[in-house]
Amino acid sequence: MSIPRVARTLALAAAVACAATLAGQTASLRARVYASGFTAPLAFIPDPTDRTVQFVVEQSGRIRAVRSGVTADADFLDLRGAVLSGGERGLLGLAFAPDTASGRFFVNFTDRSGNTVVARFRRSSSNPLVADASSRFDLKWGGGPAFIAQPFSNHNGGNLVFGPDGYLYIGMGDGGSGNDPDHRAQNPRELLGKMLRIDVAVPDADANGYRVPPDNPFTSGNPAGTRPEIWDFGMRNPWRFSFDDPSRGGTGALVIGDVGQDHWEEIDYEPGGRGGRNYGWRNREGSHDNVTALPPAFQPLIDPIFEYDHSVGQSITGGYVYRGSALGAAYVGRYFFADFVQGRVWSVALTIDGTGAARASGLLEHTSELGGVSQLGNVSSFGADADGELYLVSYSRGTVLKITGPATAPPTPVNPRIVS
Ligand SMILES: [Ca+2]
Repeated sequence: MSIPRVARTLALAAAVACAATLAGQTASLRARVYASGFTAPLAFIPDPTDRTVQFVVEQSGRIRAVRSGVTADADFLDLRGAVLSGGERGLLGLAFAPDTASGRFFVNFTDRSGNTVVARFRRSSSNPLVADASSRFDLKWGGGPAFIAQPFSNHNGGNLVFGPDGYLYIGMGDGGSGNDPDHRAQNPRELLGKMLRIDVAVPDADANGYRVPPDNPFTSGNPAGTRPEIWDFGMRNPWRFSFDDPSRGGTGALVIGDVGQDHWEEIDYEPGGRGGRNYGWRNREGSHDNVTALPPAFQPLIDPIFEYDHSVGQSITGGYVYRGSALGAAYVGRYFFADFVQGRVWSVALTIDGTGAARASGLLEHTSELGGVSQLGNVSSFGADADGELYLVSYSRGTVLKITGPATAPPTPVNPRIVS
C-alpha cells in the first residue's frame, strides 16, 4: 500500500477544509460493518458459486472466507510463507475463474525476492471454503521466469480481474521509485506499467499456464518488440480497477484508478473491448505533461475522465460502477472511488456517448455519511457482491463495510470537479 505517501500530507488542512464544505449536504447513504477482525485487508471478492460467501485478502498472505458476515475459522489459503509483505508489497489480488467448475482461482503477490508472481490454485474438492495449497502453479511469462521482476519495492499494481470476455486482466505498476526513472511504462518490451490481458483457460499441463488471446492489440509487434500480453500502455500504479458488469446492465467498460506521482490522481475509462490504448504515464500525470524527456511509445495519449489534485487526496482507490439496487435507482451507473490516504469516498455520474466514451459529472462526496474517516480509515478496496451491492475495505480498521441507504435521490452536487 501507499504507506510512504502518508508522509506527504502537508495538504491535509486544505483537504479537511474541502471536506467541511461538502459535509452535511449528503444524507442518503450509510455504511455498516459487515465483517471485522482482519489485519491489513486489501480486497473483498465474492464467491462465484455461493452468494452468501466472500473472501477477504490480507496483505500478509492470508485469504479468509466470510459467510453472511461471519469469518470462517480456517483460512481459505495461507501464503504467508511465500509472500514478502509490507509497504506496497504483499498478497495484493485474487480472482476466481469464470469457469467455476474448474475450481480455479488466481492470486497476485510479491514473492520473497520482491518480484510479482501470478499463481493459479484450485479449491479443494471436499471443502470449497478451503483451497488446495498443493495445486499452486506460477505462470511463466513468455515461456521464461515464473515471476515478473520488480526493480523497486513500490508500484506493484496487484489487482487481477476476469473481464466480461473471460480473459484475465492484470494491472502492472511501473516498477517503482519515482517518476518511472527508466521509462518502463512506455517500453514495449516491459510488462511493467501496463494492463495485461491473458487467456488462462488452458489445460493444467500447459507449460506457461496461459496463452495470448488472438485479438490482443499488440500481437503484430507494433510498436516493435511489444510483449503480446500487453493490453494497454502507460499505467503508473493501477492499484484497483473493475469492469462495468454487463450481466447487471453495465457497459463492459474497464475503469481504472491509476495512482499519481506528486500532483494528480486519475480515473481512466476504457469502453468495453477497446484496448491498445496509451494512458500516458510518465509523459503525462493525469491530463498534465510530466516527464517528457523521452517520447511515449505511441500516440495518442488518453487523458483520464476525472482527476483530483494532491490538496484533496494522495492515492486513489478505484471502485465500481454501481449496478445494485439497495442504494436506489439514482445511484445506478455512478462510479464510486476513494482516496486511500485521506479516507474519503466519492461518486461521479457517467454519461456515455455513441462511441462508448464516458464523461464524468455531478461529483458527490460520501465520506461523512459513510461514517467519516474514523469509520472508513484507509480505504484499500471496494467490493461488489452477487447482487451488485457495494462494500468498502478499511485497511487500517481491519473491516469490511457494506454501503446501504434508503432509495432516495442523491443530493444536488455542488462541485463539478474536486480540483481545488
Ligand atoms: Ca494517465
